[in-house]
Amino acid sequence: MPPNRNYNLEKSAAKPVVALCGGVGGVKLALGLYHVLDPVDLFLILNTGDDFEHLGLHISPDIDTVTYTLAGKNNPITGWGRRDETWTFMEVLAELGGETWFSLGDGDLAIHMERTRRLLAGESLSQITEDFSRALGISAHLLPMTDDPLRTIIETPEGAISFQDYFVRRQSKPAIENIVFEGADKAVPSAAAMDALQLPDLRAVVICPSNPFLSIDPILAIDGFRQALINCSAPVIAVSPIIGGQAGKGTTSKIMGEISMPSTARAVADYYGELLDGFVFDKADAAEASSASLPSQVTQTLMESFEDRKSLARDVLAFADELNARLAKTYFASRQQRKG
Ligand code: FO1
Repeated sequence: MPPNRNYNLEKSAAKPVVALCGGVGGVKLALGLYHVLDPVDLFLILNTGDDFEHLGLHISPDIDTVTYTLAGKNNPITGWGRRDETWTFMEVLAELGGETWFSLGDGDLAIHMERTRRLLAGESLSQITEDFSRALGISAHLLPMTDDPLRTIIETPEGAISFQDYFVRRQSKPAIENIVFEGADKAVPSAAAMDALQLPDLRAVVICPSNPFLSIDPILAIDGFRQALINCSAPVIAVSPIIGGQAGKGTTSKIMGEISMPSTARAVADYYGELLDGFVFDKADAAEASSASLPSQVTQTLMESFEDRKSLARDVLAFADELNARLAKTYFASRQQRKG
């Protein structure tokens, strides 16, 4: 199948921003960026390691969480699924003795059914995601990390468990011994995602405060992304998913304990290592920032309200502009030195 290059990159304004994003945690910042930028300037590279086949349907939870959130159709209580959802399908499924551990709302079902139909007809996940986001009035670019199958598998003392089994059915309870990205060795980055990272005048690449191990690592596991981040012309900035040693309602700090990593923001910055040009710490972790080995920004990263989301997005962009100015200064200084 030819690569999906339908994105009209020329149409976007002068200063594009790329963000790497998982689901419920990361989308809060993605929403902030969507509202403080010209939305056509925002390119979101989305994790598909959580995707799975369930009840005959192809489900892409992180893509759908981002789609519903940017479209203003998300369930504000759960963070996933649609607002004002009805559950007749699940009620009838329960009566029939079907599998009910994964809740599919009546409206939500439509996106899974239509995606599955189009995938079976041979269309790419990139094209389908682009069409759905346009249909829901989203002007940002939603880019699945790959069109190839890649599945996150959790290795536990009870054996290997597929991601949704671990996360939803088992409520993230089993201890994690290892995380495997099945198919990563054969998967290639989606063409649109790679194009986005090579856009001229890129302003920033933001790693959203998603779970580094479950939501960002699947993206980085695909050959090409890591190098594209290192080579890209813009500063790469990660926002800490850890605030004062805790990771919201997520599993980040649980996993950090299980892999014997201190549950600190600084440890996340070290984990991303050479990929980063800057790291955003929460105010609660200001002491860690002062000893960080890379440029850092300290601000409120807790996003309770819509205003918090936009405010953090503005702070991250201001930090990126500052880093861009510093990079330019270093570049011109070294050029002047060379010229003597
Ligand atoms: N998460 C849950 O905790 N329980 C569910 O029943 C559930 C259903 C669900 C349906 C559609 C969808 O797009 C997402 C759904 N999620 C559910 C969220 C999701 O599986 C996880 O939050 C992500 O995979 C982690 O980012």
